[in-house]
Amino acid sequence: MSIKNSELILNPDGSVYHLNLKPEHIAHDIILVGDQDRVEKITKHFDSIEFSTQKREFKTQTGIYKGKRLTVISTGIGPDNIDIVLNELDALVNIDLVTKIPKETHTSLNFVRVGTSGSLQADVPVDSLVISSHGLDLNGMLHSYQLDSIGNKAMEDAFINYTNWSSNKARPIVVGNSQELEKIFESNQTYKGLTATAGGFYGAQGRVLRLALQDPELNHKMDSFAFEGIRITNLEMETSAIYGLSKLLGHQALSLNAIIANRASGEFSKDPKAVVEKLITYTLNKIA
Ligand code: R1P
Repeated sequence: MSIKNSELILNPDGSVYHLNLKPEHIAHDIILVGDQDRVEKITKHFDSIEFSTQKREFKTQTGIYKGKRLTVISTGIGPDNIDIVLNELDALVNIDLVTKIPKETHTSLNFVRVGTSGSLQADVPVDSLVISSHGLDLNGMLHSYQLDSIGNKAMEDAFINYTNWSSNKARPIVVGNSQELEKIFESNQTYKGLTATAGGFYGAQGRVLRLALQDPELNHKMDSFAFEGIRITNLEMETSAIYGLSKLLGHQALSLNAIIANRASGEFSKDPKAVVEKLITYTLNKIA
């Protein structure tokens, strides 16, 4: 059945509503970054760029890097934007945009996040690189969808009990990465663990400026939580949403983060640009 115009909104030129993209504009291998200024920090390494566009915080460039066609897209900040970006990218490959009917043959995309994040562990230092074995969803965006096929109930229940998680907040969801992509990107230069994904930067990540927190001990409970040897390494705002929607929509996803702050020691990187550049170079070498 055809999807209504109010549900799958297209621009007058036929591109998807927020991303301003048509199917021919994207590669099957897609790098997701938060900051729109990070897009060109990646594509400056490309041999050629065939397409560029930007609407709001969503900047896209597609080109060739060492013979491989890649797309780089900025998602802006937060899981709400990931809902837009992943649904619209999926629509580009899995829905016929003329008839607005889902295609019979499914196309799977590869998503690699090149992000920045704060470490929760004293021994995962600033300027290091972290691969997310799982996203630990603390923001609840994914609860709008039927989640029966994803999640890890045992780990979620252990986390809820350990932290005495407030029933006023959304139930945490644990979603695994793409093992296929992890094999390609993991090395002795990367740390690995659970990445907690918050729906805000201050209170939602335990930062106090002028407002008291619902649970001032939450970050400490998170840094001391472990389940079957897996710890929470870091905290940011996109990974669980990318992992959850990728699993639900049938895509492969891996999240890599440059650690620019250490919440355990209170340190901030002296040169955050350098560690982001290190992660970009690392990702491009592995992708090619
Ligand atoms: C907060 O400053 C932003 O930085 C981190 C967080 O996840 C959030 O998006 O990632 P990016 O640098 O990839 O945006």
